[in-house]
Amino acid sequence: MPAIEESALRVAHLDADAFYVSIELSRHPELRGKPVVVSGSGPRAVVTTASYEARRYGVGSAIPAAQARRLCPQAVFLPPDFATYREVSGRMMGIVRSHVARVEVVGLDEAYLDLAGLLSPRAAMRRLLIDIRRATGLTCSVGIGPNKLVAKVASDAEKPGGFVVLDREQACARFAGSPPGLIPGIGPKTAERLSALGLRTLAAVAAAPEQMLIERFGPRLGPDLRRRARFESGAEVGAARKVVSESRERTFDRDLSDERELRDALARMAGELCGSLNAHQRHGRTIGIKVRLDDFTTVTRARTLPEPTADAATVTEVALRLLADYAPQRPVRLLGVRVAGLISAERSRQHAARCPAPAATQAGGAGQLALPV
Ligand code: TTP
Ligand code: MG
Repeated sequence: MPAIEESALRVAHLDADAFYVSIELSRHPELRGKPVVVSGSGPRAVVTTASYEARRYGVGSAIPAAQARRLCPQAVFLPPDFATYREVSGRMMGIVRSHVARVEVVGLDEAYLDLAGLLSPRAAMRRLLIDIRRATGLTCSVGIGPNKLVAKVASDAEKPGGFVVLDREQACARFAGSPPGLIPGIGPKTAERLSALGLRTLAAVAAAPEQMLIERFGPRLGPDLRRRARFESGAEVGAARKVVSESRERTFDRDLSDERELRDALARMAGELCGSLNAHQRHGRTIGIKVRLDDFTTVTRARTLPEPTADAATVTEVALRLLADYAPQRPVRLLGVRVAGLISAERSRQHAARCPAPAATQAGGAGQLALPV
């Protein structure tokens, strides 16, 4: 493989290995090397993380905990401790920021790092990994490349403990035979539509005639799919794209049909969510709900207000109205509420001072958006 110019290595993607489990192993070192699963305990609990030892038995994130117990009865099951996970995440990202000026945090255990200008990006990343490990006990996988797309896919390629450096052409060659869904931004539905057209690998999508993709997927998505399949990405590492939304959701132990029970549950979650937003001094304009029915149909509804808010009464009222408008026609399995478009409370006050809300502004101004709840 020809050496890649260091200056071509502009972006790194960092992702902690088995994040929740690794944190648990730091405080239960006697469990190292064993199959360990972090999951809730209700009848409908799902696995949040499985150690790599448990993954060998087919236990992975999002499968029901009951199924995980069947697949791997000898696994140790631990309840999640989100407060600690958030605290460790904060420490990990603090270390990242002390090494690299521009960081885009995209999840509790995941971030893009802008490496442009570093003399020796590989060495800088190795040093960062050592620091993270020393301070938190976490190991991470890293992908380094010319853009975010290559970096992200590369960081996933050799987990755990991966350190994969690729230029764009190498990424195209290495993942040529992989399914299109490997690429962030190509979801299962799009992958299915591509497959129906006979486009089952990234190489096939990359080589597909642009006109055909435009006809099938439209003038925006069509060319975008082809660009992504070629690992072309112009997206910059966002300087301060931190938390853009916060949500609470709950899978009920039994499906709920009673409107009153649903409204109570939603109001409780909205109150909790606003408590957290207020504690973090964050306000948002877009309020959304998520409803999953007993047949797993999942819908989201959202409404954008004229002013950012973290007011529990306002958020609850909008969420309840969205629920009433949707009026679920089947028993409800899961319910969630989200406030998005978050900005600091201070900026929110500046916004209010600049453009006072007209008395009769309609709350549903932006109509209903599909939100990635
Ligand atoms: P991931 O980075 O996707 O998973 P991971 O860190 O457990 O494992 P790896 O990166 O080595 O593949 O997610 C980070 C954390 O987010 C994970 O530890 C638990 C949580 N999570 C869920 O709660 N539910 C999920 O479905 C997924 C995928 C993750
Ligand atoms: Mg991870």
